[in-house]
Amino acid sequence: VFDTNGDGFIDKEEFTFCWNHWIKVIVRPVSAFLIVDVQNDFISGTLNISKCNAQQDGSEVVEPINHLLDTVPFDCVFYSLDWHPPDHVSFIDNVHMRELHPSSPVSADRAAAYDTVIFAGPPPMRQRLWPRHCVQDTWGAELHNDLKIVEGATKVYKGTNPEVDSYSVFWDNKKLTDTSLSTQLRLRGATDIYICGLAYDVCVGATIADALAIGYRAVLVEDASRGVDLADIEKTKATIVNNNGVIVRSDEVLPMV
Ligand code: VGL
Ligand code: ZN
Repeated sequence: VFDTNGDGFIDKEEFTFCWNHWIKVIVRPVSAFLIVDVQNDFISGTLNISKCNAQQDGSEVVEPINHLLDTVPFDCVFYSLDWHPPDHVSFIDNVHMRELHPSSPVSADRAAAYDTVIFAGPPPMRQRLWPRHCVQDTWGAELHNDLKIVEGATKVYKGTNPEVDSYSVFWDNKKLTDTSLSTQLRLRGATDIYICGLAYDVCVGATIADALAIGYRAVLVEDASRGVDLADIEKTKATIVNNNGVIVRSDEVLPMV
C-alpha cells in the first residue's frame, strides 16, 4: 500500500507517509463501527440466507450488534444498505434485459439464481445472479426492525447503479465510483474499522478486504456476522488473516476503561 510508485521499495517519502500513518494508528486510534446490510431481505425476505448453503440465521447478528452499540464508545457508526433500482444487473429476473458474452458459462435461458454469468459489456463483466432483493424503498431493503439505530450514525447506500453490483461498502465491483464511506472515514480521521453484518462471505468480506487494502486496521466481529456459503466463509477468513486483519468475537471488543 505504501509503495506508492510501485518500484518494489519503500523510499524515504513513502516511509515518512507510512510512519505518519502508523504512529497515528498506534498513538491516537479513531474507531469506526460499520454494520453491513442488516436488511430484511437477507434475514427473512427474498435473499434469506437461512435458505442458502450455510443455512445461517441472519437475525442472530442483531443482538451482538446492539450490545456492541450499547457498550463500546465507537467514535463513529455506519450502517450500509444494499439499495438496488428495480432494473439492477444482479437480479435473475432481469437477466434477459442485457446481452450475455459468448463465453458466459450459462445462457440467459438456463441461468438460475446463484449462477454466475458473463455480460457482453464492453468490457465483459462476470456477475453472480441473485433473487431480486433490497429494491430501493421496499420493506426488504429496510434495516431489521430490532436493530438499534444510534444517533449521529451515517447510512451508506450501495448498489444504486443499475449496471454494476457493489459488494464492498467502499466501491462498486468495477471500482467505477466510491460511496460516501471513504470520504466520511477520512473526514473523521478513522484509523480502525470494526466490521460485521451480512453476508459474511459477500459484502462483509469484500468490505474488509478493501479496508485492509486502503491501510485501515480492520477487525471482523465474527459472531455479529452470518454468511451464504461455508466454504466461502472459510476463504473470507483466510483472506482477512493473510492481509493482517483481525477476527474477534464481540465479547473481545472491550469498552475502554
Ligand atoms: C449481498 C448478495 C447480493 C450482501 C448483496 O449484502 O452480502 N449479497 N447483494
Ligand atoms: Zn445486492
